[in-house]
Amino acid sequence: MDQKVEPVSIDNPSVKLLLVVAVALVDIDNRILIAQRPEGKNLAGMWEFPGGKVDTGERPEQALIRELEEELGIQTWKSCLAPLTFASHAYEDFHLLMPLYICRRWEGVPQSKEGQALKWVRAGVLRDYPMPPADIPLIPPLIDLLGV
Ligand code: 9L3
Ligand code: MG
Repeated sequence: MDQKVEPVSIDNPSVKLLLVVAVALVDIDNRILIAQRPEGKNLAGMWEFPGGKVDTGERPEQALIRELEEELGIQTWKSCLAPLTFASHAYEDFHLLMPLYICRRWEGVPQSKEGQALKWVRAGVLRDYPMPPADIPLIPPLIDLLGV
């Protein structure tokens, strides 16, 4: 017999899930763009893969396209975003889920739009930069993909 399967909501009263999207922008030399969180934001001074929170009603890829425009002034498209892995990190009062996309095609030149320092680095040196705890487990899959 046909049974209709309803999607299950991930709202869970015991654990608040925060959905954040992040991206490894990869240039022609296989370098990755990292951004230093500016003063005044939480985790200020830490180097991260660019991205941010998915707003209510947004799809993850839409949110990332918006964040790239807002933070770096570049344009990209859903077809240029390939999911690689994701971060899953428990903070005291919420749980962060953060898909990491690879993007090799965009329009414009990434610029600091929010006062953040920017750096292009090889995957093999990412460990030299202090990163938020959620970002650190994303380094090995990037090294596997791009080499050191
Ligand atoms: N965060 C961690 N690593 C990242 C990004 C983009 C974000 N690569 C964390 C920092 C904040 C939260 O996710 O606690 C929301 O990010 P934002 O909207 O402040 O950039
Ligand atoms: Mg952000």
